[in-house]
Amino acid sequence: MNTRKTYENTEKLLKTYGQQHLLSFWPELDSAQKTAILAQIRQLDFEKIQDWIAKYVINYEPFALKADLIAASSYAPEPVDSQNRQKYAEAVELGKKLISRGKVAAFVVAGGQGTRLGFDGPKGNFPISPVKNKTLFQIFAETISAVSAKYQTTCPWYVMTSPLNHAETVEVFRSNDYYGLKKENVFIFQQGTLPNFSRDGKILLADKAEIACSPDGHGGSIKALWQSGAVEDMKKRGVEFLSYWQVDNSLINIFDPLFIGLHVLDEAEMSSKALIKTGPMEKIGNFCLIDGKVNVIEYSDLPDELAKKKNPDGSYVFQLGSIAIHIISRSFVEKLNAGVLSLPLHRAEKKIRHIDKQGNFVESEGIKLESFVFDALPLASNSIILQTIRSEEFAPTKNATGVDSAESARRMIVERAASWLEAAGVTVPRKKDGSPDCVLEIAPSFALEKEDIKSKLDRIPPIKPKDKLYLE
Ligand code: UD2
Repeated sequence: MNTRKTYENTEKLLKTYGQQHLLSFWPELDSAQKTAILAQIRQLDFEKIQDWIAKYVINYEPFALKADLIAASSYAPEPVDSQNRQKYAEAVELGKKLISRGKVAAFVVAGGQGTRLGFDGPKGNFPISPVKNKTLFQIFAETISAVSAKYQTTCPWYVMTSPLNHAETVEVFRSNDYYGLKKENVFIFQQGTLPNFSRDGKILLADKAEIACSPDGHGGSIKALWQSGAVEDMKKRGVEFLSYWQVDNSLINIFDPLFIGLHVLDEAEMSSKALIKTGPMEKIGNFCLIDGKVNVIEYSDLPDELAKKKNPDGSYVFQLGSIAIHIISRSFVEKLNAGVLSLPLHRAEKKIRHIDKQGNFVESEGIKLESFVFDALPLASNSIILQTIRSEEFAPTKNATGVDSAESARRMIVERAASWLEAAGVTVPRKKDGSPDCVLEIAPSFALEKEDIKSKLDRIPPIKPKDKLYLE
């Protein structure tokens, strides 16, 4: 490469877009650094960037809600009438058939930083299980393995990382021998990044030869699935549906035949699980309909008066919360990538470490942009919502303590195990406040769902107060 020529062309390009400061340390750089910064700049799409700066960085207008926002409808966790019962039964059958034919793959998004948890390293490597201290990745891997065994099939696992944690994640999988899964059935790939901006619309430098970037949000998964070759891999294997979830949810039911079956019976392209929010202000997205299409409005974008609006029966109008569990058809990912991919961007004002004009490291408020996967929902030709039960499949680990913490997730893992055992007739000692007076952990190989317990009663010892019991 003729570096001088490339430099001149790049400088001209940057001038056109008012970003020439990106080369201001050029005279100080060695040749490798020069090549690196030029390559980074040439990768940027300045037409798009100019548009983003105008829309999201400088002339930013707060999120505008459409006036005709109405509540979205959903399938109840259990069938409500005989017609429904028949459809649910049909869906479960279909879902099971699709899983056993290898049509469904697992897909976890694990590219986030997990800053709130204060854990060093990929969040999936966070130890969470109450007896064995298994990590999130290990629980997911064992679930995938147990499902593969139950349905006598191979369920591939797609894992999305970001440049922030890719190498570490790959190392975690390698050093744990892929948790017993076959390496060729685990596809780990990286999402893209977007540049960070100062409030006045300048792209920030992380260092003299490095643009400040951050992961492009979980919405980046749609593009990354395509660009990484994951979609091609699915095609080769005959996988048609992705079961999508977030890395911090330790209770996830990855392969739910009912959810998969309803998605397919209703010819949906992207579907979601929902639960009734704990209250109007719970920090999860809100399902609603806009122009007849399912949308998720993030909690921070829903005005308080709408969040608190009630139905005549006293329930909240926007009571359905999004827990980031989706079925996504492969054909939908292909369709979105074939057209001009147009997930909107969301702006976040964050402290960003970068260098100033003098080349000193500083941390100041800047703008990060990201896209959200749920913004693909209104682009789907059809989209269903299945309500689920919180205690059965949603225990996020976001904070070090308190709400949505490791502590609350562990408590919920024990609670669910206790309720599964009691449903099969096992006596579980409980404290005065009703919580289990023991620590329980059920391995996915022992039971993937409540119904699996009944056939294993002979393997469950009597449980005494303060016992620590691991069932595998
Ligand atoms: C998300 C949802 C919220 C609710 C909640 C449930 C958004 C904006 N909000 O809240 O509505 O469903 O989850 O727990 O999504 N990730 C990536 N790449 C990125 C950014 C995030 O892979 O660039 C992953 C991350 O690793 C995690 C997930 O996406 O698995 C969600 O990220 P989060 O924990 O920051 O989302 P949160 O808590 O804001």
